[in-house]
Amino acid sequence: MKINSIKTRVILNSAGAKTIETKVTLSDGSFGVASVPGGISKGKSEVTSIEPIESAKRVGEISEKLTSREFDSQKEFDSFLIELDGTSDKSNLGGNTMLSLSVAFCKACAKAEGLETYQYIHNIHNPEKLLSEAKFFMPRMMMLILEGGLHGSGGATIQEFMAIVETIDRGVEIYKSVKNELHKLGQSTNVGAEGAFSPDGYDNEQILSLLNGYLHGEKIALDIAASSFSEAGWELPDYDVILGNYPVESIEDQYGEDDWANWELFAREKLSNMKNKLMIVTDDLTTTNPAILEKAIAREVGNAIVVKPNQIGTVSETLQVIKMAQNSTWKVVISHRGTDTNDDFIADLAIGSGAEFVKFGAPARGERVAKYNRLTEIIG
Ligand code: 2PG
Ligand code: MG
Repeated sequence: MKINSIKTRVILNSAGAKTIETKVTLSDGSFGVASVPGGISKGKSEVTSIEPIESAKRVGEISEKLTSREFDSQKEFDSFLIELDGTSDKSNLGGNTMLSLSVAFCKACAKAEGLETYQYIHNIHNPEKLLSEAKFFMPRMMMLILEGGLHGSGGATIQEFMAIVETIDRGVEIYKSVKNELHKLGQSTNVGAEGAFSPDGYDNEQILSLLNGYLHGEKIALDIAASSFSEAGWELPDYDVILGNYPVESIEDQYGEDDWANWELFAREKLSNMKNKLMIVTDDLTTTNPAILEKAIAREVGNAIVVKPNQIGTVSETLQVIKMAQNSTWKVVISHRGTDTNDDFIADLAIGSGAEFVKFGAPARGERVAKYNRLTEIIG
């Protein structure tokens, strides 16, 4: 593939802050456009993002290097970016700059081959399996219904209260029921960063019982986002109480990112007690980083990983992490970010790579809905 032109511009994200959008056009005219999300509760080991305006400048500076040669694969393109950057935290070009280039290139190449992005991703991820024989499925959705912590405005300290649903319609039903209930109670139904409700004065347990009241056998997924607790001066929830009283299938970041010892203890205890039924999901702990995931698998601190392309900065490294998880029987949860854009690439990533779960926020706010709508566009 030969790149004809690259253009990066500054745009707004869902929080009214600035981010970047990059358009990569290949010599045959095929093009891809990608924009980059951002975290509110970020892991310390995420790659470094640089200021959007700097990002646009960097792209200008390296654009000749990118347009003056051929790239035979996504891997080759991403490796070239990594080499140009030359740092371990991608602070030179910026992880955000690199991701926008990498995803835009991926989308452009898919078009050049007459494929949908998820099909192109399948071909990179599972080259041994013919596309014509591939089976694509709808991931189970961890749909956000209520939010707290740094994402919310009410009293709950847990960041995300999600219902695990098989269909978008069912998630919407739960979301609307909770909304009606809050409305009846005279509570605000304004939404938080990711489109979910954040009722005033409700603590974690009150929110859990509100949500639980509207489930018909569905299970709950929680993102504790414990790394943000110490700075905020909050105490960690009592997990025995929560897991004992509510149908929690999945718990994410239940300890801080430096607290490996507690992660190990928790996993050892819960995975043997609950006969492997609990999903223990790493996010801030692993930050979509292959080296950290390797350590997490070896130390058996969980059995599932949140995958966020902007935590690592290229499509190839993101796929490498997904493959490592899949080879080790860890489950994969493809995730949006606290501040996001209307880019729906992660829906293609989830389906193309065969991820079991997605976490795209509430079925409200355009930047969240764009991803759900892309799932149904692909799967129907
Ligand atoms: C998370 C994400 C997405 P943030 O913690 O899983 O919900 O939040 O982007 O703020 O890290
Ligand atoms: Mg998280």
